[in-house]
Amino acid sequence: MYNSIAAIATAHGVSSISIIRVSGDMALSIANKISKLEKITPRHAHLTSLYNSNNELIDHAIMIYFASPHSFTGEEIVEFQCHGGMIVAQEILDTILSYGVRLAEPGEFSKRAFLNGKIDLSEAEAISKLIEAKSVDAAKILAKQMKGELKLFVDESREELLRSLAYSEVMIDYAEEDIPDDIMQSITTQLNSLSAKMEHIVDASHRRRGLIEGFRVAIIGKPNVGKSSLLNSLLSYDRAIVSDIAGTTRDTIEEQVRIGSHIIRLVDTAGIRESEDMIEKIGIERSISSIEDADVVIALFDYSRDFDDEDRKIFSILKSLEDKHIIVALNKIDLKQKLQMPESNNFDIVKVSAKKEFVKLTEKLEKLFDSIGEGEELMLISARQIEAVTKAKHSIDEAKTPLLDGELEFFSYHLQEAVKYISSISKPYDSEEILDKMFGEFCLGK
Ligand SMILES: Nc1nc2c(ncn2[C@@H]2O[C@H](COP(=O)(O)OP(=O)(O)OP(=O)(O)O)[C@@H](O)[C@H]2O)c(=O)[nH]1
Ligand SMILES: [Mg+2]
Repeated sequence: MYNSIAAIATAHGVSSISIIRVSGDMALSIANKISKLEKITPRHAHLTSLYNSNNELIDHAIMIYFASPHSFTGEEIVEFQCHGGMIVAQEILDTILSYGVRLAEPGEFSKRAFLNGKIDLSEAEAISKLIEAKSVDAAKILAKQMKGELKLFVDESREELLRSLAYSEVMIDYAEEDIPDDIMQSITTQLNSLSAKMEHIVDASHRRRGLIEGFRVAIIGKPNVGKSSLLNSLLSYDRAIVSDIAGTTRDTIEEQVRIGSHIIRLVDTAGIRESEDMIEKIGIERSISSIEDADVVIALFDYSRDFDDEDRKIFSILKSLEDKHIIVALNKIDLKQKLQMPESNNFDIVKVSAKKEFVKLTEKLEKLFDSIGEGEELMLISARQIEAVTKAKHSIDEAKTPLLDGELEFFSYHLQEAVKYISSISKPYDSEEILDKMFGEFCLGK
């Protein structure tokens, strides 16, 4: 049995309502003391006065009791929905703490829900990410995962692996005889298909990572093409210094902006060119690493100037990029055209004026993010989940050779490893450390 814990679950600041949560054995007796109600019905919204330990009125508020085990944590829970602002909520919390309850750690309610078997780890992770979701699509994916979609995949994969393991255990007992071809064939087919499925899920999760974390969009180009002007226009305020001196931006600048239903991270970079200046050189190195970190690259070219060697350099960088969405934007179309882009390109090109007219670019971005969000595929939402599936797939692939060579002990060993890795998505094998790290990243009161 754990100590009783409490926390304010809503955000700090002015609001119409704040929620305070208490979980643990003391929850109900504290509800009795604070409300002075003797009979508290589970799952009933009691409208009641709340008092501090000096018997002074704090608020007139809603109080709901969830009896164990039918609560989020599985323990006794009482929630107070009081008037907003921090004073009332803090006074209720202080009163609760004065009765011997401990302040909860971040994520401790979810950790208890996990430890009490109310949710598995993939569901807990989905809750934590949902709170910080950066797009409507992400929220949909996370809601499905909260309802156990990933857990189902883990359970089914484990079942399949255990079935293959069972076959091999039987065959080990009949070691003298050759393994029947049809059984071999069926195990191999099953493992191949599971391995392919896992690979697909990992690839799709990488590709769609930005849905959860916010897509990173880097604006690149040679100096003076209007990168900072574009950043400012997309942000609707003058965040970056703009001037007609080439090399104005020295360091990368990152800001969040909303495009359609997505909150993205927009990065303005130093213009890329050959430079002897120490500081500018470091800035340019940072531009290059921003390209590597980005999901989407917007490459700007100056419509009013000739295509030169510096543009050619940008062009060759673009051609070397794999796995990135590239949008080529020709900027300054309010001026007379001089630019001729090289014939040999099949980039997605859009013409804009960072200063005056860039709607086509935002529409293109919105469409791109929407299209990445589409699809019903299962998605892994954390580095931990991706690592677990990658390792499970690797172990399955490792198991194939010993199976073909009739080395069934090795085959079993690798499959057991695969089972261990895939199961770790729901339940880690080296628990305490992982749990503390994971739930520590949660919001307070969750
Ligand atoms: N006419 C016109 N001028 C523009 C447009 N966009 C930017 N400029 C001008 O181009 C110059 C360079 O703009 P910046 O936004 O500083 O260019 P940058 O690419 O960030 O340059 P560096 O930081 O030096 O790499 C400024 O004088 C801007 O006012 C545009 O759409 N039309
Ligand atoms: Mg700039």
